[in-house]
Amino acid sequence: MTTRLAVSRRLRSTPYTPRVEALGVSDYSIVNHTVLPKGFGRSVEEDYWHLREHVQLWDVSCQRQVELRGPDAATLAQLMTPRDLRSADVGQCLYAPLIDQNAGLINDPVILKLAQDHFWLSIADSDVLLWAKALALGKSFTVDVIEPDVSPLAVQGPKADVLMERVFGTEVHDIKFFRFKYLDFENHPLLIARSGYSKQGGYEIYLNDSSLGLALWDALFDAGAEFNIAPGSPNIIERVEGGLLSYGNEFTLSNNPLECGFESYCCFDADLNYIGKDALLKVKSDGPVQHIRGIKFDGDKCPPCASVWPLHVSGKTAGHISTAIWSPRLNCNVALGMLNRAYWAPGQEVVVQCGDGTQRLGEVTLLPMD
Ligand code: THG
Repeated sequence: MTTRLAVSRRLRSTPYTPRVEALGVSDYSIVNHTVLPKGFGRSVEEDYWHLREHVQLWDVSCQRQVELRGPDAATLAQLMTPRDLRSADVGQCLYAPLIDQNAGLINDPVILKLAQDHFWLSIADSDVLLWAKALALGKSFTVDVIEPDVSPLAVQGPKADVLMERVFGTEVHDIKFFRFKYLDFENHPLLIARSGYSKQGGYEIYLNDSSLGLALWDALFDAGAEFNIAPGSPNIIERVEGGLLSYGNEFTLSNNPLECGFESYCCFDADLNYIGKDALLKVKSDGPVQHIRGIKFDGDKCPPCASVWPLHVSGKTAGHISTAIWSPRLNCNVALGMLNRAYWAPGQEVVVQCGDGTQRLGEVTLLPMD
């Protein structure tokens, strides 16, 4: 039996959906109430090698933008994150944890500073729009909080540079990592950042006019023919090896940033104020009780990890795995998971209670794995 996803207004399509479907999308996920193409009939391993060698076009419109605009936009943005935004430049992207009053993670967006009074929070899978609107209302801030018509398209892989040059000109090379510039497409300025949910390099184009979606897709796809372009999506093998975390999978509202490796994105300066600071300070002084790590484990190719798999050491609970897959490059299963403090040292041996009922021998690793 093949299960099909019934797309409706509530499960939103994107400006690129007609092309994604014409190219034979076989699997969708849903993120931010929006379809995320996950497969095009090829294996995850084929997609992985292709991403590492060529260039892929990803419909990541589900990375919705929460726009904060107005006199209090900067104050609201700072209230939402422990990351110090005070020295951020216009034109900068900042990966930033968002937390609640208990230091629980609300989301982990890329924040784009468009102007002193204008920010986009490019969010992972949770309803940040409502949180931001409620904070603005409760604090009587003068700020507009909306979800604009913005649909990011990611161009990822080692040939992304040469492809982007063909479509946007040599100016793309001036864009530094986690910075953005506006470059013209059909006389329309598009925000283009050097970023993306892979470690293979590339760009994200924040299309801000849905009516240009098909023309943008076609321009990139046609110019990409000579670079062996393919439609793609965030690749599980690549992101596990690279240590790119996924909200809702590796961590949730019940985790704090210090458990997730976000220490470097948390500022504790006395003159910086944000929601959850006291709770986060307490975690810092007590020390986190668990931490996200990589895990490599043996045996045959593991099945998909649809719910967490327990980890044990000498019969005791040591943590759990949240995402796991076979790596054809490292020639073992690779995973992301949460390890209790006593067991999080790299090299620690663990027993993985795999979803297929087998027990596998594993080893804790630092991230990224390479
Ligand atoms: N791009 C954009 N928005 C996003 C994502 C994205 N929103 C949802 C989700 N992805 C958020 N999660 C991440 C996770 C990791 C990174 C970006 C977004 C990332 N990390 C770099 C790394 O780990 O190497 C470095 C970040 C830094 O040091 O500043 O890129 O992918 N638009």
